[in-house]
Amino acid sequence: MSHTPEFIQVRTEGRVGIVTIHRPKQLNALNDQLIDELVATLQAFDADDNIGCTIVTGNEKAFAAGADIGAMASYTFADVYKTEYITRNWDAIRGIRKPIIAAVSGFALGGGCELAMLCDFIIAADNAKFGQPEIKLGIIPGAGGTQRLPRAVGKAKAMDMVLTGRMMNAEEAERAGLVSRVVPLDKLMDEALGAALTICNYSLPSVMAAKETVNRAFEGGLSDGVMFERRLFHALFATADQKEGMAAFVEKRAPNFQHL
Ligand code: DAK
Repeated sequence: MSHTPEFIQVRTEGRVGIVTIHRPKQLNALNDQLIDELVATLQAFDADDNIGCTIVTGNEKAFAAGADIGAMASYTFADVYKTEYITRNWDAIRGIRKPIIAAVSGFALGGGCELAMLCDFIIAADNAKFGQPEIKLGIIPGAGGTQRLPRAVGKAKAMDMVLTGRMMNAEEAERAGLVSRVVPLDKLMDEALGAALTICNYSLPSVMAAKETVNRAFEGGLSDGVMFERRLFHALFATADQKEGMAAFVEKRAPNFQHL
């Protein structure tokens, strides 16, 4: 990014990039500038050979309480349609090839829940609350919520949440498969960093292939997905890291991956 972002904070820890959404007074409500800053940072990390995985997080009270309702309130159809409001570069996040972990505490509502679901997996603090409350505002989820939520939690719970606007707590979210782990609030970043550092220590080509292949399962049909997996599985035998990983196992030592 050419200038200092206003609504996010960016740091690195080893090979992990960490993006913290930072609009605390508005419970991290999302606007176009914030999404622009987030996407530019994720793309910069994706292009950076020194980064292997990224964490997106918020603060204790909110990951993000949705799109900025005050800003949206007076928009017309023409305004949101012409500018691709909020979603104009949202899909760019799908194009990020290195893993992104959402570390969620507090509210992840509306666009905030959609952003968390756009990440590769969600680690939640025990105070996390997920919801798609757009129905209460006379709209529906607009950034993937009606599609990703049913894929994550099944139709019954997704319909319940989208139609009633109720929130799901961390325990229910883990039970339903929306989040991969729930930890005490004060352990959230340690847990997310631990997962990210583990991923960073693996061979980057295999990590990227794993992400791409699991996404095929999420987005496509079984036979295409199995074929895609087989092709990438075979392709990884062309990497130096496959030779190193298997040699290390045979020689009973830790592998030294070069990400090649
Ligand atoms: N936008 C703007 N400000 C927000 C906000 C939001 N989404 N959420 C909270 N705030 C602000 C509050 O107005 C309040 O500001 P002040 O009054 O202090 O100035 C401050 O944050 C603290 O909030 P509360 O006082 O309400 O805090 P509570 O703990 O009492 O309640 C709450 C927390 C999260 C339950 C409540 O704030 C709440 O219900 N917030 C709204 C949640 C919501 O409805 N989120 C969904 C927004 S709709 C699109 C794609 C996607 C979207 C839109 C378009 N396109 C493709 C076009 C996404 C839409 C949405 O996300």
